[in-house]
Amino acid sequence: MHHPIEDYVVDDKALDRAAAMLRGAERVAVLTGAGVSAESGVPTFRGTDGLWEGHHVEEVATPFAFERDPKLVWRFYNARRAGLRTVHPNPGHFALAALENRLGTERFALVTQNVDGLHKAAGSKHVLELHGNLARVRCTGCPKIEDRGTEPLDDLPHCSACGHLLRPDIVWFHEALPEGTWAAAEDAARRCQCFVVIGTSAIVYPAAGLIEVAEEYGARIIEINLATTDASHSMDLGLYGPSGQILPRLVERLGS
Ligand code: BJW
Repeated sequence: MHHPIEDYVVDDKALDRAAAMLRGAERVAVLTGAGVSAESGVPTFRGTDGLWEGHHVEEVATPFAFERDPKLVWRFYNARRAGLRTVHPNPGHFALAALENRLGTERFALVTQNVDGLHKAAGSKHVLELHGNLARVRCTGCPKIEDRGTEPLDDLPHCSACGHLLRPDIVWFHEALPEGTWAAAEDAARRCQCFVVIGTSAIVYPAAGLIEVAEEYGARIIEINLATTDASHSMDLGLYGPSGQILPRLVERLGS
């Protein structure tokens, strides 16, 4: 069970060390997960609020579930898409957008497992979305991919071009990540001198493998999370508390 949010104390010394690691890096890469959006009200996957109608994400986010019961899977995604209408980026998203601005896109990469679009909504320009995006749909019969925002879709939406069933443009379990995006994320993990891992349980691969890549290539690694994770043993520094509070303090410390 997590502490109430006001219980966390991240001391100035730890923030100073993290800021020094960021300042000392020619290139910085960041990997975010559901925790970065938790303070916006988007439920995480593996928290106490992580079940949807009694289903674990592993039961509804697979191509097999979609084949077996596309209505159920669309119900899950339509509910998630509807949920996006009322959520907004939090100070953690804005701090990461400010960090990109400060370093420039040559020196900064933001890799996210999130599908909620909140990094872009906060002003991050170059976001590598490893697991797709909730707003997009793609056809199961033709190459059409469309951004449908959060508009309500039919129980079983069909493609306007070829009539086949549409699916969410999301990377489900057992599916490959988008090739170009993955290659760019791996490249960023290899080339950075500081890798910051924020709000992810770090159990879903291949995304979590980026931490190992960054470690292997010699980056200093910082974890920002409410609690330690499966990847904490790889960290040079852990800042434990809500990312929406820690990130603005950290980025502010870098000055302009
Ligand atoms: C806060 C906070 C606050 C909270 N501040 N922090 C064994 C070994 C290796 C791999 C596998 C394996 N067994 C199975 C696999 C494969 C599988 C996998 O990794 N499974 C694991 C569960 C073991 N991976 C796949 O299937 C991937 N594909 C693949 O491997 O393909 C092979 C292939 C190759 C070539 C051709 C064909 C196939 C695909 C994975 C796609 C995952 N997609 C999902 C679902 C999307 C559906 C959707 O969104 O609707 O993406 S899974 C789900 O988990 C979602 C997330 O992006 C992902 C990661 O979750 P995340 O972000 O870490 O969230 P949580 O909830 O787990 O953690 C939140 C964290 O935040 C916690 O730590 C909190 O403490 C913290 N927190 N509030 C800071 N305020």
